[in-house]
Parts: sequence; structure tokens; C-alpha cells
Amino acid sequence: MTTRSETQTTLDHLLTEIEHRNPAQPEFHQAAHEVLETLAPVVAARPEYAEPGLIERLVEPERQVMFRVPWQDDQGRVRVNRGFRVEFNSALGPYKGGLRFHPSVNLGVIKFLGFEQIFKNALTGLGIGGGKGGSDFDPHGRSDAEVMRFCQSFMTELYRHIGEHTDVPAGDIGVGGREIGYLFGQYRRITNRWEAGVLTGKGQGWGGSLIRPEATGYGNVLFAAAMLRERGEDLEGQTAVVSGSGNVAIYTIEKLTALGANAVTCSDSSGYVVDEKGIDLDLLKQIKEVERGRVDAYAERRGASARFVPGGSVWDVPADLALPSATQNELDENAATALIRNGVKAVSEGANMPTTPEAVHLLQQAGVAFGPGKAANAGGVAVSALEMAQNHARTAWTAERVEEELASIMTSIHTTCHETAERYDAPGDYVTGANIAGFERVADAMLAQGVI
Ligand code: NDP
Ligand code: 2IT
Repeated sequence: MTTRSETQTTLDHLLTEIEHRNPAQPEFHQAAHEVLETLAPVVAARPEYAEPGLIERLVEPERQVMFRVPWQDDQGRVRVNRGFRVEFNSALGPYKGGLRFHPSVNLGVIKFLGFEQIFKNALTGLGIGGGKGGSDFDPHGRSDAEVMRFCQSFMTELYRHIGEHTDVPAGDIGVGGREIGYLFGQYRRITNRWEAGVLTGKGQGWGGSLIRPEATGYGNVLFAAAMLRERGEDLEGQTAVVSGSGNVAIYTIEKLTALGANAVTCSDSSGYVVDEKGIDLDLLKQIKEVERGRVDAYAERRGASARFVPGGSVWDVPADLALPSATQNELDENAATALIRNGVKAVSEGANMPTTPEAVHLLQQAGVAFGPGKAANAGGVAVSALEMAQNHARTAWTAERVEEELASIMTSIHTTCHETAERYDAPGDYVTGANIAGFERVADAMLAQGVI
């Protein structure tokens, strides 16, 4: 039998190979490292997983599409962006995952997100494969008309690669209800099909599921609550720091508040706000969802309890819980040190890979409960899969029903991660639990379906 350390040596060689074959993709390397460095126990214990080529296939996308997206701005000037769709793994179902519009998007970023998505989607227990896409288009400061023209041009190429049984995109950074609307309209026009299940995150009244906008944030808070319960605690009275002020952050704050915690921060790329009385969600939603403004406007309008800190690190604010909900690598070693110094009990990732590997290590060493994104933020894609189910049946569920299903999926993900970690001698290590449990489900399906 192969030992764990021999298996780890083989995985380390594969990681070197991945770096070599995918130059200049540091985020993808990081995501591959974070998974492969936890798989040795399961690969050593189950010889079928050591089959040559299995993990090599898993780290190679099934298909990668890159395309030109030309559009005209309001002054009539032609702009050219780059579009991406990485169809990573369809062993469990159609490729599923969001679209990100942000100037930092490149192929390596989309590959990291698509790779994470494979394991996350597997953990939901639903029939969805992993994919991700997007563009380096920056929606900030663009008019609705510019965003619409961009989305129409983007879909004019993307439509040929997607479909309800093939690949089902949704939102991510910079892509919310407005963009999904424009994208869906163009897909419908080009294909002449009412194919509701081709995109998720649609509006209510034309195929969207209730609770999809709330699902990622709500789900992450439920995951954090489950981690706290393991330690004999609950959310009531806990102080929480949240980063970001977009879709995930807003509904994280909403659920924290509903369950009795005090969410005292939010942020965007200009800085952060700390509000001792707790974030006033009506005001935040007005500024972010209606006016599409910046967080300093929140502090200006809120009064004495709130202040805006330009730049700076939201993780310096003392709290019991931290829920990073903005972007990758936003919580580094210094941030982890500050959180630990201030007595943080749990960190639960709403964003994808927001915590650097060094910071994860520090938090785990300090005994902080750490929920990795592929488990903690899976509620969004899970409700996307429920939206697909409703679209397929041409029906619409009540908000109560969707929320119950979401709660049961999050509890089940927590239990799966917790039990898997124990089974592989890593009690309390949700990173190992999530990676191994997600891997087992995808790997079993790939082995059963042959070398493709
Ligand atoms: P939004 O676009 O709605 O909000 C993103 C927020 O993060 C904004 O406040 C934005 O500020 C901030 N942000 C983004 N990039 C940066 C950056 N480079 N530096 C500082 N701040 C930044 O996106 P979502 O809320 O949908 O996504 C947030 C995170 O959650 C992402 O990591 C995403 O992948 C993840 N996620 C999203 C899911 C979903 O269902 N939407 C599901 C699971 C995970 P600014 O406006 O200044 O850029
Ligand atoms: O990262 C994610 O899981 C998402 N952006 C949501 C994907 C989806 O298909 O709902």
C-alpha cells in the first residue's frame, strides 16, 4: 500500500507540472495547491483514486473559450474587452458557475474559480458540474445603456457554448440581476427559444427563484452558525466583521442581524465603514443596490455611529466572527494576526478564496473555526440548481420552501465536511473535509464514466 507521504510526493510533482503547464496563472496554482495538498489521505486509502490520469484530468478543463467582446460606449467609441468561459468538469451535471465582470479578470482567475466550483457544486449533492466565465469589462461608472450593449455583445458569442443541458451561467462580481436580464434577453433573441434554465439569478416573474439573491449570504451565515454550534455557541450577541458591500455582503449582514448578531462593518475597494450600532441595511441597500454608490456615502448619511476609513483593513476591527465577502486574497497573514489578537472565534468565507494560504494556516493553528468558501458559500449555487429545477418543471416555489431547502443543504454540507475531516484524522479541519468530500463525489463519477 502506498503511504500518505509517498502519495503527497506524487501530488507535489503534479503541482510542479501544473505550474509549468499553466504559466502566469498564480490564482489557479493557489487553488490547485489548496486542494491537492489535502488529498493524500484519501488517495493513499483508496487505490482507485491513484489511477494514472485521474487527478491529471481533474486539473485540466474540459474546454476553455476566449473571445473578443467589442461594444460602443456612450460617446460612440469602440471598446474591446475579452470574454471567457471555462467549462471545467461535467461529470456530475451541466457546467454551472457564475460570470465575473471585473478589470482583474484573466484566464488564470477564471480557472481558479472554475476549479473551486467543481468541488463546491459536488458538495451541494445536486447534479451540477463546474464552470466559470466572465470578462475584464469594468461596469463601474458605466451607464445602463453601456452595460446593456456590452452584455448583448458578450452573449452574441457566448450563446453558442451554453444551454440548459450544457452550461448554465449565473452572476458573480459585477454581474447581478441587471446584467442577467440583458444577457437573457439577448440569448432569447438569438436562439428564438424561451429556455429559462440557461441562466440563473433571473428576475422574479420571468423564471428567477425566490431567495436566489439572498442565498449565498444567508447560506454562509448558516454555515458559520453550524461551526459555532459544534463549539457549543450560537450567533446571538456575537459581533461580526463583513467585507464587501455587494450581493454576498448585503445578505450576509441581513441574516446575521436576523439571527441576533451585530454586523458592524462593510467595505468596497475605496475603504471600509464601521458602524457601532450595526449596519443599517435599508441605507446600505439604497446606496449600493439603487444608487450604485460608494460606502463613504453610507457613513456620511448614517450619523454619529458610523465612520468611513479610506483604504485600511476591515480585519483590524475587533469581532467574534469574520465573514470575508469581497474578493480573493483579501485576508492575509497580517489580517489573520489582527483577528486572532482580537479573539476571533470563526472565519467563514462568503467570497471565493478570500483567505491566503498563510492566513488559513495561522487561523487553524490558533484554533479558529475556519469555513472554506467551497463549503461555506455553496448556498448561492445550490439555490441556482433549485432555480434550474423550478424552470424545468415550469413552476415556482414559495420563499419558505426555497429557504428550507437551502438550510437543509447547508446543514448537510457542514455535516459532510465535519464527518469527512474526522474520517481522515483531521478533526475540525473543514478545509480537508470539504476538499476530500467534494473530490470523492467527482472522482467516483469520473471513474465510472471512463477516460474522457
Ligand atoms: P458584487 O459585485 O455584488 O460585490 C463585490 C464587492 O466586493 C463590492 O463591494 C466590491 O467593491 C468588492 N470588491 C470586488 N473586488 C474587489 C477588489 N479587488 N478589492 C476590493 N474590493 C473588491 O459581487 P458578489 O457579492 O456577488 O461577490 C463577492 C464574492 O463572493 C466574490 O468572491 C464571488 O466570487 C463570491 N461568491 C458570489 C456568489 C454569488 O452568488 N454572487 C456565490 C458564491 C461566491 P467595488 O464595488 O469597489 O469593486
Ligand atoms: O461562486 C459561485 O458559486 C457563484 N458565483 C454562483 C454560481 C451560480 O451558478 O449560481
